[in-house]
Amino acid sequence: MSKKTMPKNFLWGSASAAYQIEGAYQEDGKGLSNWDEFVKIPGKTFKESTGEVAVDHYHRYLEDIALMAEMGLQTYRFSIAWTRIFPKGKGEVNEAGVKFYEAIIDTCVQYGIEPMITLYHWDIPQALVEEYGGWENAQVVDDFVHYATYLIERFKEKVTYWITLNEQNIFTTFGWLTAMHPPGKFDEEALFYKVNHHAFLAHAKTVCAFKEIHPNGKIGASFAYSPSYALTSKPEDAMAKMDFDNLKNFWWMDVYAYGRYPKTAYTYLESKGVAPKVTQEEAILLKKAASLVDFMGVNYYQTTVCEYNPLDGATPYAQMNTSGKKGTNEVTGVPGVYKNPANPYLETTDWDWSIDPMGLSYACKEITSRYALPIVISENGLGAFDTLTSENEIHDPYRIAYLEAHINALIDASQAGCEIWAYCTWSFTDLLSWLNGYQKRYGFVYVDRDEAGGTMNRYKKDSYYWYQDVIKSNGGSL
Ligand code: BGP
Repeated sequence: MSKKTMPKNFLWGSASAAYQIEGAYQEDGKGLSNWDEFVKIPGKTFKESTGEVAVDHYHRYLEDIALMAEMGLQTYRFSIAWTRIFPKGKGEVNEAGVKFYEAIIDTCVQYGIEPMITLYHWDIPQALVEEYGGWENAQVVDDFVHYATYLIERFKEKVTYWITLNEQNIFTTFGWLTAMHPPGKFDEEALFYKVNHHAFLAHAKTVCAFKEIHPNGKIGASFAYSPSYALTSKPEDAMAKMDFDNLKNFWWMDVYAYGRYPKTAYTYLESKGVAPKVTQEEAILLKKAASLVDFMGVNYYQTTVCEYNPLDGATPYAQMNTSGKKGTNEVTGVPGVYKNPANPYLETTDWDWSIDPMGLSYACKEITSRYALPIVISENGLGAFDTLTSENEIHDPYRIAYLEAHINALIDASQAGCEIWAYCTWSFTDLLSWLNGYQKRYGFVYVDRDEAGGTMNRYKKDSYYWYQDVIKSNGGSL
């Protein structure tokens, strides 16, 4: 038993997202989202899996939250489906949708679980996409702020922690560069930066409004942060790492924390004719929001390696492993700038994600030194194949080992001076993995369903009991 624990007010949690757990995609007045439409396109998801039923959390949230309470979970991060609140994105409120989330919040609060709301986890109302192109049009900013402020007003008495956008870097990359997420556009670089600019403005306006409505609340964005290492000490590789960081990490985190784009990355994108236009008014807004933001949300799964990439080298559009067959990921990169080969020192998951606990500590230290912001780890976890035994047990020592190593790294970061408020594992129950179907499991609670469906029965995995001890001892059991 280690003597090292997390600080007293630290929150041990788990996270989910509406589309990945709720199902009930057309119930109680919900409108359709971009994802409801996208999954219908053949070949876009693993075995054509969809979230139409997902793990039926919409009808089983009481059972799921009771399981969280029994485990001792201290915070539950979940997202709100915009389409349940405003089915067409704006206009009349759908009270049934609001009531659903109110019930989740109230149930959490009754059990002493701190609710943490994500306002946007990738599911924009399809009506807004059809009306004006969704994130591609600046009109989205005010519609998002309207949606967000409605919820902040409505739940400010009950909810302290709020996340504006989940992984803006991922949904825009997959949506406008690699065509793997909606709207399925390929290599639209200028549009990609424009869309991101709109998302930054939506985030910033929401943060400013939040501080007026809910001054005691805490707000930030959740960034998918993959810290980078240079492959060698060759200056070309070190430079590739620096350029990668400016283009792929600081491009987002600097805007959230400083309210401006990193200059060398901006200059490079300007020279390619794809940099976003920033008006003076927008620059002031971004700066103001950055001064008000309370924490940096971090979704941490893996680190990246950077190596110089020749002009005829790897592109961003290489094959990604969505099948769980190891070794099917291809190297990506930006010709003339960097490429991201595998790390020869690290093991990988079956989906070729590197396993790097120290990288989590690295991420926290980088954020602490660069931004001096508190940190919420809003996701971290292992996607793996699990087996349900004939006794309805799930032995998942690999998940325990992964989480144990990462939590130890988190404790190290905390002791090194990082102010870490919460740690949310991905995920509490098994759920739909956007592109990898139901076979890639992350939960402490097994859900009996696969691509074809199932009973939806819930079974506790070994890791469930293990995390229960971690929480009880505030990390001391490790
Ligand atoms: C993050 C997302 C989550 C979740 C997780 C695991 O990028 O915020 O929604 O899906 O990754 O990813 P995957 O499902 O691809 O394994």
